[in-house]
Amino acid sequence: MIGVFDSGHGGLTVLRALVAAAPGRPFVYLGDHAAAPYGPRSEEDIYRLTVQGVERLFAQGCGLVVLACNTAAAVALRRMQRTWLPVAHPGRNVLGVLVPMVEAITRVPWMQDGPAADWRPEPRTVGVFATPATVASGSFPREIGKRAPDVRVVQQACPDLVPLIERGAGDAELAPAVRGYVRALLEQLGGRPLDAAVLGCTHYPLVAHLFTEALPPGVEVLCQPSLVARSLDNYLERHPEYAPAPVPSAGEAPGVLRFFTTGAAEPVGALAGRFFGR
Ligand code: DGN
Repeated sequence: MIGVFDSGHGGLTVLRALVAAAPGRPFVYLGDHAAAPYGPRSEEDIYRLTVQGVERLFAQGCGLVVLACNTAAAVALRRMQRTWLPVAHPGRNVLGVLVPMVEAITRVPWMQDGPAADWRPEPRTVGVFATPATVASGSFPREIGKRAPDVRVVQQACPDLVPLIERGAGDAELAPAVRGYVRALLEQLGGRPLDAAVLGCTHYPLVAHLFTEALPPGVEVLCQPSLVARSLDNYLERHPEYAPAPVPSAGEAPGVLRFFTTGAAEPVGALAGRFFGR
């Protein structure tokens, strides 16, 4: 089984893409609703809560956990991989959602469709849109800088975007508010032209079309879920020891997908469908 961890239900956008890419692969999802949102929390808090969540998924039998939450991955992943995992759980691993984004920006082959001649060139300037904690961690510029030092990264914290999306309004109400908010964010970036926009938060794929509308034509909008799915496939090819045996007859088989929350199951269940798509 592969674990997927998030501060709440946002990570279901990522799980949805993982399931679509490999329908028979068993996953366990844990949303830490009791402690959500992570965005405004301190680094120490986010680290402690993320370790606790991953421990729970390991206890469920997962050998590999994906941190679907950008805030958790940006703040806690490197520290966990360096200091905690090798001591507490040698032989298990935790992956995040930032590296797949870097792989997409640097145009690694497994992120591409079609012949190499048709691949888009590497972006020169990338705008990262994320929660205040993710932006403050500096993890996106750091991770992008490691593999693509020539790419210029500008960051924009979007403190109101998760609450706007969570309000659960229909598109008719949500669209003008989000469009206006995204335009205001772009103005804060000082009109600097972007080649690509990184949507660095689990919730933003739900409004990716509004980013596309608000951005000048030709700006590539990079959404994590499908990129994480491709990156995970590539990782499992190189590390088959973490690949769980697929369960035949896909999503209908009991136990293939299991969902846990540290919060109250019923209200979470009602909201979760919007993020998981069913
Ligand atoms: N899941 C968080 C993220 O991707 O950054 C968003 C929700 C939150 O904790 N603020």
